Amino acid sequence: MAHIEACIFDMDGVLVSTEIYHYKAWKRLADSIGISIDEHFNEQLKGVSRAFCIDLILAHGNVKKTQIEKEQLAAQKNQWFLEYIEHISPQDVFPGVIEFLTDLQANGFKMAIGSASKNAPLLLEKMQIAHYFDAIVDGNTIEKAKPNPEVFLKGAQQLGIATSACVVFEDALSGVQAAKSAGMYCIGVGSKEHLTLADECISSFTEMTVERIKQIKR
Ligand code: B16
Ligand code: MG
Repeated sequence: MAHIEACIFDMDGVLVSTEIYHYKAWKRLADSIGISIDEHFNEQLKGVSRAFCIDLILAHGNVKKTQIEKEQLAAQKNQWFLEYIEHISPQDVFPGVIEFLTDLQANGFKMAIGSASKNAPLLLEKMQIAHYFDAIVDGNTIEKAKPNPEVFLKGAQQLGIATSACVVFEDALSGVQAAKSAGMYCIGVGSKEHLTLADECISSFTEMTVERIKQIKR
């Protein structure tokens, strides 16, 4: 029976509440081209790449755009997103996260980031938490977006840990699917009704302990 040796963290919506700013920027972009989206639709946008989000929004509004127009839309969304996250600081890291990362490090667990975001390095720097992670896999280094398991497989590979000895923390359905396809144990950050494929769920890292990780048997 194997024990957990590493934790891989999604970033947006897991370590920091940036999902609200992704949604705000996507809604503003969709409105600007006459497409209406709501929070329910936004669930599909969580965890997936910027380019795929554009495709999903255009398909939702039954609107066709050329590749160049799509790239312009993606750039506009990112410009608005960057404005919204300008103020992000260490105070925005979710409650319990720093304590949990510190305890994991003290107990010899390896840690990685597995995020779809191209803005992950910038955000990790703003939150001043990059130093906790032994590997950072993000939208700049992956080819296939979640639910493809590439982001988590690369994380385990860079840590040098077997996939069966990794736990993934995820807030998006696509991310939970990616973790399970990678053969990893997945702790959903959110409700079990929504993250149905997760092995277990937490609503906040204030409930999470290293002891709980040590008790997971694979
Ligand atoms: P960017 P995660 C994802 O980050 C977000 O959940 C998703 O809403 C966003 O579209 C995606 O990153 C791409 O982000 O436009 O910054 O490259 O949850 O995988 O950390
Ligand atoms: Mg997320």
